[in-house]
Amino acid sequence: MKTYTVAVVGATGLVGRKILDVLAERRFPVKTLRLLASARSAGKKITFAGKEYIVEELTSDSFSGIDIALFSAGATVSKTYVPIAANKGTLVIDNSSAFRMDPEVPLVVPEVNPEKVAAHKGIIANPNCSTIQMVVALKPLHDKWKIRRIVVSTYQSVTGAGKRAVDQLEAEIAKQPHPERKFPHSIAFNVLPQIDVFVDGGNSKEEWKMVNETAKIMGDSNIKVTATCVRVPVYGGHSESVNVEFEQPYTIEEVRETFSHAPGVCLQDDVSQSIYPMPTSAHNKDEVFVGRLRRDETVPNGLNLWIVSDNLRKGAATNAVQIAEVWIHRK
Ligand code: 3JN
Repeated sequence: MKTYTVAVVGATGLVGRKILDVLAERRFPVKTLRLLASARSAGKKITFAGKEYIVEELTSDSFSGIDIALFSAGATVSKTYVPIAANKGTLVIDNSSAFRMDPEVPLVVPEVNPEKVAAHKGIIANPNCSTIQMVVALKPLHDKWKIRRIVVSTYQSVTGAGKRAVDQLEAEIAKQPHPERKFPHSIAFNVLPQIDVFVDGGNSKEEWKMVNETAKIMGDSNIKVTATCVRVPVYGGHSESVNVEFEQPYTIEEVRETFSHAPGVCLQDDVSQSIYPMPTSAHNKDEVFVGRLRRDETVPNGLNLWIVSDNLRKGAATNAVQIAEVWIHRK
């Protein structure tokens, strides 16, 4: 089997470390591994598949001889270094928002639009975590009944905002001082209707990402999406309350049947036994969990559902590694 020289950029972050776990678990064909990060993290030691590696500082010269680079160091780092890597012939899978809406860059969720991998010109973008779990669940429904409109509210884990966010929550719960606050308010015992910064018209950037990325991945700009993104003091995964309006009539039994063989989806829906998806049970899993299926009787073809997935795995690391696997299998 052919093996590859793989770089993980942002290797010391929450997503970077999860990418290493996923590469090892899935026995990704790694010939040589390079761990790249900021000067601040250079010199740190990280174990991968039983071997210790030293983190190197990311520079313009880092990419010679690298076949695949998985970037997860934020949009600013990606804007500078992704084009440098791609110009050296490295396939870049970028987990930031830097290139997601670039028409030259495929935005890929392997269960939804794997064929787009073939169109890459050196860069493939990994969508936002909240978008990924929603489109994995909704694409098989869209294929059957055509979605007209989506109303989504998210309940997002603090892990999505990085280590400083997790540290803030833990310090607040323990009533300890925490000089490096990530959020503008307390997150312990609180709910913040703000993810990322606010942009046009009062929407947050996270809400804007969900709207635009969904249309691009589903390949249908007629689907209307409106989102409210909310941070909750939770680990383990992002949850989403989703209301969908279809063009065609459907039955709940048909939706259940569709989910029973939808790739990447796991149906957890038996309210008589209080069975439904939760972040505590989705944690460390790769599936997108779906439940609370019920008809929205206020419109002709309305459906309500609840979608949960581990945002660091399917929402980031696993999806990125799956993209690399699709690329390998198509070569
Ligand atoms: O907050 C979350 O739960 C997800 C955060 C994603 C995020 C955070 C900072 C910058 C992104 C992203 O993936 O869209 C970015 C970014 O790349 O712009």
